Amino acid sequence: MTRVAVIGAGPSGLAQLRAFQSAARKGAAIPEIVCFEKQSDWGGLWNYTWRTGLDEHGEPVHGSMYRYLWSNGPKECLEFADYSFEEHFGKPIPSYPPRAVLWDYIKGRVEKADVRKWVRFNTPVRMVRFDEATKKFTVTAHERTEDRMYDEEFDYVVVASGHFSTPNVPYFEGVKSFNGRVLHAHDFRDALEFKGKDILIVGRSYSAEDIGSQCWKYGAKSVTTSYRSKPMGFKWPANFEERPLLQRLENRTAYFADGSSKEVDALILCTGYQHHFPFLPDDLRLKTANRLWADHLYKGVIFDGNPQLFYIGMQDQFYTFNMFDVQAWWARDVMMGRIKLPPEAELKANFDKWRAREETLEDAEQMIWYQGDYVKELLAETDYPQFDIEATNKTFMEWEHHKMEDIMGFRDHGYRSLMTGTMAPKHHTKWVEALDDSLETYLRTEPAAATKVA
Ligand code: FAD
Ligand code: NA7
Repeated sequence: MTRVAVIGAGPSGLAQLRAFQSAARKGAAIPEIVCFEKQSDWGGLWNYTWRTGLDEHGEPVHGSMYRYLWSNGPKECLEFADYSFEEHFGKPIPSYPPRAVLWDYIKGRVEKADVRKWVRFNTPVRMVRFDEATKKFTVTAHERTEDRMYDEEFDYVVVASGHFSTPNVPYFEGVKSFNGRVLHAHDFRDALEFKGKDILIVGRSYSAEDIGSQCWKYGAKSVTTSYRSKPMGFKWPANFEERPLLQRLENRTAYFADGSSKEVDALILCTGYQHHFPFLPDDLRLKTANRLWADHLYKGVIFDGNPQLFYIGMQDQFYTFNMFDVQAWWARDVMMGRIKLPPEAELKANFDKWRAREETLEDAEQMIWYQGDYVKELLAETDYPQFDIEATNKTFMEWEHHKMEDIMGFRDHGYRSLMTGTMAPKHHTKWVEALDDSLETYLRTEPAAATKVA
């Protein structure tokens, strides 16, 4: 029997499990699926951990998510086309759910699909090798509960291990003797740690924007962000400012490229992540920067060095859950022989076309249309439920517009579901005032009585 190994049970890996299960439910004979997950539960980054550094088994902690994280884009743009928020929660909910709510939603679909039996938890994959003669992969896995390593053979491997977990940590002069706390976004857990403090953030992307906003919301005395290329350009509150790149630190003073300086208590490096696959040998390992058109992936999914090896969710992301779904459905159809891969020259021409267009993209709007068009291309080739990509793009545009209008208030807006047509209700509490991010409080229709987090 054909065997498929899926590495990781985050949104991308779970998309792959659901893709196969959905084919089976429609009567198709599917391969045997084994999903290896190093954590003790599924949901990937959405499965919050308080741990930093190493986990209980001495493995690098995967989680980069933090307390009080609310979706940074509208939920309408990531909604599964085969499992709506309304189906899961039994009612319409507001547009920017906190982490626990999204985790619950992710889990609901795969619990309904009954695929937990395919997942081997507490089992990091240590190595994958490909035998050219037999055309089989050998996967070496480490079951941590019993501390047992074993090998198994597979016909296909799907890498869905995420790429926002291994930090990119640049060096800044003087950091060794800086007298405050230094951490990367990967290890950030609780904004309350920075209450009353002057914090410095390096970076200008999503982590910088959101960790800065959170620290501000939870009472940081001031937030200074420092950019390498260009400022984020939002209308920040009075004690929140953007400065050019950090040059050096001396005791507690940070010096910037424009000659200015500032005393700070903590340095949070929001400097991105590396695509890191220590379990893959040279001939199978994806090497790419975080970009919309990743290197080495035909159709954004198949590894150019081996057509039996797939990568899901490796792009930089505007689209998330439903893009992973479309990729997983497409990969499934290749593995099941429903999609016949064109000759390599054609795949390469397709790659070059997307890469050339990627290189012309100038702003977020163009990037959203680009990723939307990519999702559309794959969607047309599978039986994933069709959904309106143009309308999704337009919702992203509204989101961008709302952010430019009010960076601390954009999460108070609601959007129409592209899957059910229902308009999201307003949340009972403004985001800046909503300190309690629990699922119970979020799902209440009434404002909570004064909530305390500290
Ligand atoms: P992950 O969620 O990272 O899951 C990968 C899984 O693979 C993990 O469970 C991990 O334990 C497992 N794994 C890794 N290595 C191995 C191994 N060797 N063996 C076995 N298992 C392994 N997206 C949004 O849509 N909205 C948001 O608001 C949002 N906020 C974010 C905030 C932060 C701080 C970060 C870092 C990302 C955010 N994202 C957000 C993007 C996020 O990438 C996706 O939502 C999604 O989690 C990606 O899913 P994934 O399955 O590809 O990766
Ligand atoms: P991103 O989106 O990859 O952004 C990384 C940021 O780090 C970006 O602003 C980079 O600057 C900056 N960076 C990287 N290296 C340096 C150095 N050496 N000096 C200064 N600045 C640097 O990562 P994020 O963590 O923000 O977001 C990842 C995911 O988490 C995302 O999907 C969100 O949903 C949450 P640049 O812009 O290139 O000038």
